[in-house]
Amino acid sequence: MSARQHTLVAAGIWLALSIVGVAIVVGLQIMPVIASREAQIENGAFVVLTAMSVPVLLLVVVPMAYSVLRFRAAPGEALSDGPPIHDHRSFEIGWVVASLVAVLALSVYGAVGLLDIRGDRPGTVEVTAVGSQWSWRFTYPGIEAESKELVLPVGEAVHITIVSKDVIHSFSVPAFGVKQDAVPGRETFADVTPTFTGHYGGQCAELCGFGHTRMVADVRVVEPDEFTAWLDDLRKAPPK
Ligand SMILES: [Cu+2]
Repeated sequence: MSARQHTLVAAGIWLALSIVGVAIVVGLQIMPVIASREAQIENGAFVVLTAMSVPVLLLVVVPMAYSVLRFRAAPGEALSDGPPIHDHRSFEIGWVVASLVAVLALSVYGAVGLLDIRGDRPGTVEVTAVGSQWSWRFTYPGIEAESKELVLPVGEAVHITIVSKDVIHSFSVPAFGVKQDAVPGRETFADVTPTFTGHYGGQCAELCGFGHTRMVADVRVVEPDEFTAWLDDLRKAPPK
C-alpha cells in the first residue's frame, strides 16, 4: 500500500468512528434531569463541547493506533528511525486555522449561552433563599412566614436572591442547572425558569461544617394557580 492509501484508510476509520462517537454523545442525555430553561441551555453546551471533542480525540488516537498496528516491526527486523519530515505547510496552516475557528466559534456560543443564563433578566417571581448552618429557608416578598420548601410556578421566570446568615454556603438544584454561592454580607442571584412540574432536590454545595450533608431542600414546581394558592396559605401562616 502506498502512503496515500494508508492515509485514506486511516481517514476512513477516523470518519466512521467519529460519526459513531458523535451519534452516541448526541443520543445520550448527559445531565440526568433537565427541568429548567437554564438546564436546557447548559445541556446544549455539554452536548456541543463533547460532540466536538470526539473527532479531535480520534484524530490523535486513530493515526497513533493505526501506525502502531500497521507499521509494527517484524521479529528480527533492524530498528531505525524513519526519514525526517521537515514541514508540511498546508497541513500546518489548516490545523492552526481550523483550531482558531473552532475555539472562536465555541467562545461566541458560550458567551451567548452564559449571557442568557446569567444576564440581567427581570423575574416575574421573586424569592430569597436564606442559608444558615444547616438548613435552607425561603421567603417571598411581602410575606413574613418562611418556608422550608422552595415552591415555584412552572413556566415563569424566577429570580432567586441568595444570602447566608453565617458561613459560605452554595445553593444548588442540579435539575435546574443552578449552583450559586451564598456569601455572608452580600447578595448573590440565580435565575431559573422551571419547565416541568415535579419534586426536585436542592443541596448545599459548599462544605459548611458538621451538618453540611443534611443541608438539603425540597424543591416543588407546581402549576401557577396552585402556586398562588400555596402563597396565600403561606401568607396566613403564623410567622416564626
Ligand atoms: Cu451549607
